[in-house]
Amino acid sequence: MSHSPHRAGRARRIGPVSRPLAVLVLALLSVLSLATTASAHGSVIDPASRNYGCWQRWGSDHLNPNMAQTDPMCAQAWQAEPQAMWNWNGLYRNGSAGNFQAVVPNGQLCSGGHTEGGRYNAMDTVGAWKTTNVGANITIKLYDQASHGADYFLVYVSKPGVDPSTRALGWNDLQLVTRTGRYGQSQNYSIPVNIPGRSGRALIYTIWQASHMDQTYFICSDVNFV
Ligand SMILES: [Cu+2]
Repeated sequence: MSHSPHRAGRARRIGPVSRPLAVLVLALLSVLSLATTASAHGSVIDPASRNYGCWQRWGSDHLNPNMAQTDPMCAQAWQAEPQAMWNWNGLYRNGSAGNFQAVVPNGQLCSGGHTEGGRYNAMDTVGAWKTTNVGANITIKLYDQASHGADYFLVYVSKPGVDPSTRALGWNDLQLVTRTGRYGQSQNYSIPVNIPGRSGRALIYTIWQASHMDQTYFICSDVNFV
């Protein structure tokens, strides 16, 4: 008889024990689904960002020994961290609160201030990154796999006389070309910019403030004005 209350006592404990377990499982599942969602982001695909360009040109052939000769900046990037190319759409920072110059130091513009544990640091390497030929009227194309939308885009260009292939750039080397309004959720955004009177190599720096949260993308595109 004395076993019955004991068993009942144990039985009553199943509820309180299993409920936290269920909560834990649900929490893990939601973390997993968040992680899946968070892996889909975006980048500027034209004029190609540094890491998108290296993925586009070499993603199917990244062990090709010719890369060191024909595309040395991509070669050093692949050697430093292949994940920067496989995750070409993940160069972002969360929680910048709009203070981009505070969180992205001079010389680290192209890695978003060594974001993501340094995964993209090789994007800051100074050298002759492959360029995209552009004219004065450029349509910047950004692919947003996750359809985050945009609160705004900021587009900068390196000032005349600044050569991004010979030194790491700082904020003072950039001039703001445009600040856009909002863009609704889509996978493809076009940002028209006009940059007249330029020739030769330059860097276009695009900042994408996504709309789903305070998530900001810092994107270097090497161009050649023709
Ligand atoms: Cu994202």
